Amino acid sequence: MRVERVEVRRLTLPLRHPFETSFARTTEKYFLLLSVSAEGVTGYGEAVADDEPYYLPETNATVFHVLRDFLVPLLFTLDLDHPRALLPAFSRIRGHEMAKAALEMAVWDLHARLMGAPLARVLGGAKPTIESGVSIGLQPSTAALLENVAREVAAGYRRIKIKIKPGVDRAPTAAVRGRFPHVPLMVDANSAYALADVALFQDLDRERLMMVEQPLAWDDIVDHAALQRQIKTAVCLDESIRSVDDARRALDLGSCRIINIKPGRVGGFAASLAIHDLCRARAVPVWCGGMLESGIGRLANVHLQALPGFTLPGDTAASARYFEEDLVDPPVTVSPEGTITVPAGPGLGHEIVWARVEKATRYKEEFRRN
Ligand code: OSB
Ligand code: MG
Repeated sequence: MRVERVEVRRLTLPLRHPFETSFARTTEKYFLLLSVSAEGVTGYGEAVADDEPYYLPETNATVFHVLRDFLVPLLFTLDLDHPRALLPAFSRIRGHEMAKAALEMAVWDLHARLMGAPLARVLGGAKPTIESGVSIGLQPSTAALLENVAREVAAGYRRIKIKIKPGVDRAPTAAVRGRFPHVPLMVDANSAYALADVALFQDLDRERLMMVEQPLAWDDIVDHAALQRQIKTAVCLDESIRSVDDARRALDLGSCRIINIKPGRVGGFAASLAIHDLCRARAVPVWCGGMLESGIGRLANVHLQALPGFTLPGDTAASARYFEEDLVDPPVTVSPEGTITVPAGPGLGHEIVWARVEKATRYKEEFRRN
């Protein structure tokens, strides 16, 4: 396969509700959408970077730069037997996993469409449905948090995640646990704490959490290992895992007992499959995180979760929780039992609504093979 054309668009999509974490409050989603074409067919990929480097170092501007100046010119030199060949071909470019992922995932979608197969099948997944969890941002009050949790539990979500930050941790977690004694519950700190806060996490051991996600620094696996030794609750790493080697080192060190795989964070689908296989071989559960993606990135996450190692509910929630009008039709929906159907059509499997993409596009650039 020789990719002939790449288009990069910068989109703005308003969020229905602001989403607040320990690092930012997001009211509008700013992201890059990639189209890659070969043999008259086009595949799509969404980058998970934000405008600011608050979650991880990459931004929409660095993703655009690395695509335009390095990844796309490199792609135009390749004749690919399979999208698996891209991750090793990109290895000379250090870091920039979000940029690599957006392009790599678009090529996987293109490959699946050329095969006439759903992306899940091409990735090796066979589950017809996946289990959906929900991530609830920091709320203005504990009352508002409880109201949100109640709504999502009633909607059927199989697991509730709440965001915490210093000073907003013990009390909201205890309140949710008190009101919902049996709900599968976890917290995500997005790197807001230090090892000196170990007493907080020992206190949270009382709340019967499924896990605590990324409590310590984004680039650390040593302090996480020290923390994991001192608490009962499983540590799950998100920001700290950006490759299969990161995952192996973290597991060898005992830095976590669960891994959050976001294909857009780890360099794409091939890296996600490698992390999935490594964890499966070591009986470490994995689940798929989210980055408030539009339906395009969301469906990519849905397909990945058809793999057997995704034994815990992911952060892939319904389109309607995020956007008035998603970019795909039908939108992603969650059943009253908290499941999402893996699409059966070719590639991502839902139509892209081009009128909405055009309306959301602020800028675009096109690149062609010479
Ligand atoms: O840490 O998982 C995270 C959203 C933006 C950036 C980082 C994270 C999140 C979420 C929301 O938790 C996941 C989602 O609903 O897409
Ligand atoms: Mg997280």
